[in-house]
Amino acid sequence: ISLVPPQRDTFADGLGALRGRIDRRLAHLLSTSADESDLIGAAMEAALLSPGKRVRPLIVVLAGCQLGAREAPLLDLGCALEMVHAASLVLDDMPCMDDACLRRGLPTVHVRFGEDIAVLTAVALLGQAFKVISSTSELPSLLRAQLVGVLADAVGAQGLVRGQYQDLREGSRPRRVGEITATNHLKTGALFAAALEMAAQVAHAHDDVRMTLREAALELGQAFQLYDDLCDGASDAPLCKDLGKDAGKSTLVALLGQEAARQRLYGHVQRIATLLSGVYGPDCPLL
Ligand code: GRG
Repeated sequence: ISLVPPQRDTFADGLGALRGRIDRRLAHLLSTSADESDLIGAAMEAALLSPGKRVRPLIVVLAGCQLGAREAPLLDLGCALEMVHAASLVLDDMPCMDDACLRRGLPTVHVRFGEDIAVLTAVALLGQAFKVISSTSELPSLLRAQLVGVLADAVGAQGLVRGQYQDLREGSRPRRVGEITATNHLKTGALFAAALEMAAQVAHAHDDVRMTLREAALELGQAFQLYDDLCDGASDAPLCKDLGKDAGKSTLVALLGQEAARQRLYGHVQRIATLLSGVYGPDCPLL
């Protein structure tokens, strides 16, 4: 007996099919830039096509299509974000950062290919992400230029890079709640915010919709990081990765305890649902 209502089954099936389209598009977009017979191409493939959840591209496509945009350009923008995400994971796993030897259940890129190849792989993936956006032929060139700017802001010194810097510098000492959430906001929220901003821009959404989606993205970033940290404390959970230096890090879970962290996560999920129902209506299949 399934407790999931029938329409949820249909939505889950649709999600699985969309994930398949994302995976095929990622493989295609990678094949246009890399030769898998050389080391860099093989390392890019290992970083990008290993079995991730594809959350960021799913968000771009689902949010944009629900706002009335076409899937094809959204798919490419989502793939560009996934390339940046993959690049950030390659760098994050390196010995100078979190020093992890497993990612997605497989040896990390520097373990398999060496640190030199890992750095080059991340740079190549980052470059390919911008190339994909600038070549999204269905979008007008001004919009493409704006989307390149959205991605650059999300990655740069006020985005992912700053979040990672703060995490590395402050993560090993006791932190206040506000410090941890500020870091999570950049480290995890920045790409979610870029995903929803891209969806809104492609759909020509009104400013109030864009602002609400931005708020939802930042809530999602906090929720996602909390979930990730909760999973790190439960070894058989599906999101768990090799802990590396993460093991001693001051996270909200370490600071507040599992139960309070779970309550906080629930609060974020409630606020996301409220914000999204304001944009898409209460019957939206995303809710
Ligand atoms: C220049 C691209 C670039 C980055 C430099 C290294 C760095 C700055 C940032 C790393 C930030 C980082 C590792 C954030 C973690 C975010 C997070 C929650 C990752 C897990 O995401 P999932 O669960 O992973 O979506 P999968 O494997 O499913 O894709």
